[in-house]
Amino acid sequence: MKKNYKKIFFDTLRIRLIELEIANRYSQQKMRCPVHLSIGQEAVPVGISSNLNRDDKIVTAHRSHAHYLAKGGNLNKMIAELHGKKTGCARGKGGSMHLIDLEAGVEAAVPIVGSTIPIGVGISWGIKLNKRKNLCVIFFGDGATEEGVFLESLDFASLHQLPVLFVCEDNKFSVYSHKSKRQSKKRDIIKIANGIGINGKKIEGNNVFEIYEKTKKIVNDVRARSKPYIISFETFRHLEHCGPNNDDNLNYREKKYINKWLKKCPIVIAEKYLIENNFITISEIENFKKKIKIEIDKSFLFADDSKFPNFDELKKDIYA
Ligand SMILES: Cc1ncc(C[n+]2csc(CCOP(=O)(O)OP(=O)(O)O)c2C)c(N)n1
Repeated sequence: MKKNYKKIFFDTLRIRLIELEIANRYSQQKMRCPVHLSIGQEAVPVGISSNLNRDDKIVTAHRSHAHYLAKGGNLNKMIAELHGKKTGCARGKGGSMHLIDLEAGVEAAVPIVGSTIPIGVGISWGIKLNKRKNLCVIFFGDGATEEGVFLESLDFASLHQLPVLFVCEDNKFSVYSHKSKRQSKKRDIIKIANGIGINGKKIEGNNVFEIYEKTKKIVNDVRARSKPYIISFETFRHLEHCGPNNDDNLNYREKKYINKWLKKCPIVIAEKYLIENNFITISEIENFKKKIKIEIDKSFLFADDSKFPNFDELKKDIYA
């Protein structure tokens, strides 16, 4: 086993438990912003971020918790933000879909679908112009690839050979609409990117260790050679598009399809791999869970104890 596999598993489990706790407490109505949970999709952000340095940058969209946490975003500030408190990472004005932690390289989360793709390209352009040795990773969903700005961003990144990694988390759905209802059957974003001069590949998105290994060289190449790259990961969100519930009763995804993907749950896969190879014991996993629970409870207490922003905060950071 690589020595950091336990840490990678810990980080994946931590994100899962944090989001389960958000789901658990959501009905208390203290978190008044919508939440788009990444439960089931944690392997991609953790696998990739395990290859990133602190000064590498990321941008993300509405489903942002896992990206923020995997990149090292501050948990207390995230939970406070979900509670609208002034100690939140966006001073309580943004909520779940506007997470930011500049110290950790989480540059922006914006829920206008596709909108952070050009922002990420701009960040990577800045990196290149300033001759810095880092990269920007842009996380987006399959729905975002239908926005025109996706193509424009690929083109610009290719033209200027920017250090940017485009990461599509293809969970096949945009809200309730399956890709087959939205896109031509022949559409393939890797081929589209190839046509614009950007290399890329598809990778299965649920095995965090595999993702970590398969993206290591890619990340290093993008950083060292300043070359854009695109990866599309097949994945599955366990819960509803927006909110803390399971919405299987709506029947927009077939039972067979759901069960197939639940078997590929990133936590189950990672845990099984570590246990079967005697890399971890059940009691170590229990200890991980205890440690994470303490951290989570503290973050919710931090949010509870924090104050709401003053009204004058409303007038700050606006143009008119
Ligand atoms: C420009 C724009 N159009 C529509 C929406 C409403 N909307 C919010 S999330 C979403 C689905 C996006 O799907 P995808 O990009 O695949 O991400 P996923 O939710 O699957 O993670 C839509 C249509 C929006 N926020 N912005």
